Amino acid sequence: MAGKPKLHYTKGRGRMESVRWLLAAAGVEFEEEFIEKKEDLEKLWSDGSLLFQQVPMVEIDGMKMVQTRAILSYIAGKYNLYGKDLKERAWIDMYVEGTTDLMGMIMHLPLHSGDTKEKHLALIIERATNRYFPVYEKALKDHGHDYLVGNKLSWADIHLLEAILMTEECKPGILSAFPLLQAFKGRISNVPTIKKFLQPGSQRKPPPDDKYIANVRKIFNV
Ligand code: GSN
Repeated sequence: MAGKPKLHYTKGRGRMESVRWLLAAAGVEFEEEFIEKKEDLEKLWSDGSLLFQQVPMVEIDGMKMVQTRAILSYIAGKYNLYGKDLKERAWIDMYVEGTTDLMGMIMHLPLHSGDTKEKHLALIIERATNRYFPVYEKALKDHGHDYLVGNKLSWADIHLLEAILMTEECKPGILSAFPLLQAFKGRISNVPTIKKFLQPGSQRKPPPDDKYIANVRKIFNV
């Protein structure tokens, strides 16, 4: 039997957090090897483990997978979270790309400072409220099921819940105008595997603090 997937990344959210979410939601146990300093990354470079000299990297099924989107699609497909046909897959991809764009904005927030940070935060709140959340609210209303696509949990639901929780960390109460998203949040948070991941002590990572960001800047030269 294949061993547990092994995740190589820093000990923080970044681009790996969605991989942790997806594996946890699928009920898959995984191991983590943390990159704590530049030399840890250089070791992965020098032993040829990183196709494009970048992480996230996930050892899974005999592959050393890189490129976050490829890793996530593989896991979603393998664990039946990627729709029942090409059209469902297309909808999942569209919803996931929307939440990826929103999460990307949030991920970059700690790299800003002062006035620019305030402006970036205001843009996140504006985009979440006027561009992204209305789409998911309407999707749930029109679709009439508990999930975004089909009548079954998919990668799109897991990714949206992650995005909702990240956005609420930026602005508590941001869901107040979105009743169906509030109910969705409660429902998906109660899926047993996800409920477990949301509890303290899981492999979910906290929001980045200044110390973490300073170390990430050193490791990746950003
Ligand atoms: O989505 C992906 O996995 C790739 N398209 C980008 C991965 C990436 O930018 N990785 C960074 C660190 S994590 N940042 O968000 C990285 O490995 N940078 C080191 C380098 O030399 O580029």
